[in-house]
Amino acid sequence: PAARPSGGATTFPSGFGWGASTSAYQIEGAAAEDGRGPSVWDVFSHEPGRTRNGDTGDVAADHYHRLISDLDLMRDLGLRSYRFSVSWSRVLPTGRGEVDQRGLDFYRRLVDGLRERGIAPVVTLFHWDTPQALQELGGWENRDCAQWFADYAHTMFAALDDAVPTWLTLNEPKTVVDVGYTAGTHAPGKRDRQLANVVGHHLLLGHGLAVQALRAAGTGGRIGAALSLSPVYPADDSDAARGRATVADAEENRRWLDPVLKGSYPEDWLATQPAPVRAAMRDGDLAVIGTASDLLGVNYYGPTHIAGTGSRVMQHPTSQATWQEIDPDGLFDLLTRIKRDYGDIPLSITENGMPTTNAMQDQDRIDFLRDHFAAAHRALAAGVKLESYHVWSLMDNFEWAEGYTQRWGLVHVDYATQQRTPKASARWYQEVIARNGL
Ligand code: GBH
Repeated sequence: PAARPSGGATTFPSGFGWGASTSAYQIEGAAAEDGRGPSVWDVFSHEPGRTRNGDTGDVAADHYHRLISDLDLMRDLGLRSYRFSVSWSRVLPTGRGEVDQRGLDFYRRLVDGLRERGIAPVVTLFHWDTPQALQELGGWENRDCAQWFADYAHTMFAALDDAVPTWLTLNEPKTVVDVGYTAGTHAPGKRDRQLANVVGHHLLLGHGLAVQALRAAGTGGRIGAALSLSPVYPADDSDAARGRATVADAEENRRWLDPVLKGSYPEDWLATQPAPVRAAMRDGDLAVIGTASDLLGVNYYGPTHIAGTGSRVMQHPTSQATWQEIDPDGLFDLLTRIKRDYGDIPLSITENGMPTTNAMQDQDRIDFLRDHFAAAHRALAAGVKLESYHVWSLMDNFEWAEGYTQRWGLVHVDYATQQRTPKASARWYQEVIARNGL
């Protein structure tokens, strides 16, 4: 059981999992090496006009070729936990069928290298890079994709077995639904709200089948989903704003948390779904989706304020990412709300961070992290079972449609030379980890 913090006012529980987070397409590069098949993001980023400056993840931070020095960098920072994702099409070039052993070997070297350095691996199976060969069969629009995903998950469980203590199924299914299939500004670039919600259901089904696959594999390890969550507040105390905030809370939070943790969709949200979306939800699906997880990953970037018109208003300063309201108290509210409404499932902050523009002297990132760590500490003191905290991101990387124009890393990457330089925030974080608190 996680101990409550003791000692100094901001000392964290002993063994707290101070970490950092990345994802495969955003850092690996080596997009066409060692048999890797293309993913939807390879195709999308190469289409004209999809990303800033036409940036792609072809090279990214070249992590695939810099594995050992990146592992040493993590050890030097003192990380206790590292969350990364597996490129599905590196392991299974066409998404299913034949495994490419070279892909599996890369992740085996990564996991072993972490363990040799005393860093716990946290492995995300899907961080948005659906194999293109599966997309040509409809990808997540096709219900079969849930089973293809579970089969791929099984391949990973069998290959890495007891070397991985913590697995995460999906990263932010909400973003695939909202950005990949509604706004259309992420891969695969579709704009169809109804289809988006069918995709959302299939993603959740894939999550549940993957949880079941881990239990069936009998390899041990814990598993859960990583959800993008945002506490929603009415922008004023009018009845209209309160009503709209409840609707937005269903979209932002409950329509993901309820199926995963309670095995049901919220009634108010379900009532808004048209018949074709409901038809995609078959008898028995929610029992699969609600298969007990061992933990929940929380990606927290900021709160959401909703006006009586239903539109979003920003009530705190934003970062260079104009969608991001900076409010550490929102993290406390979110964590304590999860405990109140969903019980004491162990929680991991799987992502939290901000982009900065002042390359090395990123005092704004230090301030941001200090205030969010303090909020997490208050949540621990309130009894929340928070086990670990992964800063997004370990290093600057390919920020999806924003290309390389937003730098989210603790470590600076000079893309011309691929040189890594720890920013002031990395040095500061190293001290936080060393003293296990602020
Ligand atoms: C996370 O998403 C991702 O998991 C990670 O890969 C990413 O690098 C990181 O955050 C930083 O962005 O541009 O107005 O259409 C965070 C949730 C959902 C926030 C999509 C931005 C797009 C808003 N993101 N959203 S907009």
